[in-house]
Amino acid sequence: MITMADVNQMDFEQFIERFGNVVEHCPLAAGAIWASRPFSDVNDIHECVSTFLDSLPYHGRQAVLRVHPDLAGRVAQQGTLTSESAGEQRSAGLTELTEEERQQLTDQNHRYKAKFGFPFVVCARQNKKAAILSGLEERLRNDEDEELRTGLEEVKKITYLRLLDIVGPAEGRPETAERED
Ligand code: 2AL
Repeated sequence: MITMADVNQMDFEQFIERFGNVVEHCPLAAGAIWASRPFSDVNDIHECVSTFLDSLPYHGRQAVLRVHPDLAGRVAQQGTLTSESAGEQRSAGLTELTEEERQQLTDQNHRYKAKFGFPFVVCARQNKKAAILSGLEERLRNDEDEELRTGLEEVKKITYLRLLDIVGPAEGRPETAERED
C-alpha cells in the first residue's frame, strides 16, 4: 500500500507503472489523469478515472470494453491474464467451474459478443459464479446502448477495487475490496 503523498510525488512514468492497469489494458486512463494531481484520496482518483471514461467518444468506450478478457475464456485458459484479472476471476470462483458451467459461460459469452460486438464485462470480485451466469443471461436481453453503459459502470467498479488495493480506503472509510458474503 502506498500513501497519497507517494502518489502525488510520482512522475508520469512512475504513475503509469503503478496505475497503468487500474483500467484493464488501458494505461491511457492513468496517463490522462496524472495531470490532475494532487489527489486527495482513492475516491478522488476514481472520480478522475470515471470522468475520463465518460468523456470518451462512443467508439472509445466500446474499445475500453473490447480489451477486457472474457471471463473464464481463452486468455484465462492460456494462463496469460493480467495478475489483477486472474485474481478477480479466481475470487468469483471462475477457476473452479464444472465442465457444464464452463460450457454455459462460453456459450453465453459468444452470444453476448455476437449481439453487441464487445465482451460481457462485470466486476468479478463483487459476484459469485452463479450470479455471473444468471446476470449474463439477463443482460443479453438489453440493447447495445444499455450494455455499453452497464459495462462501463462495471469497469468503474473494477477500477475502484484495484485502486483500493494500491492506495487503501479514504480516511474514515474502512472499505474493503472484497464482498462480505
Ligand atoms: C473481468 C476482469 O478481467 N476482471 C473483472 O472483474 N471482470 N472481465 C470481464 N470480462 O468481466
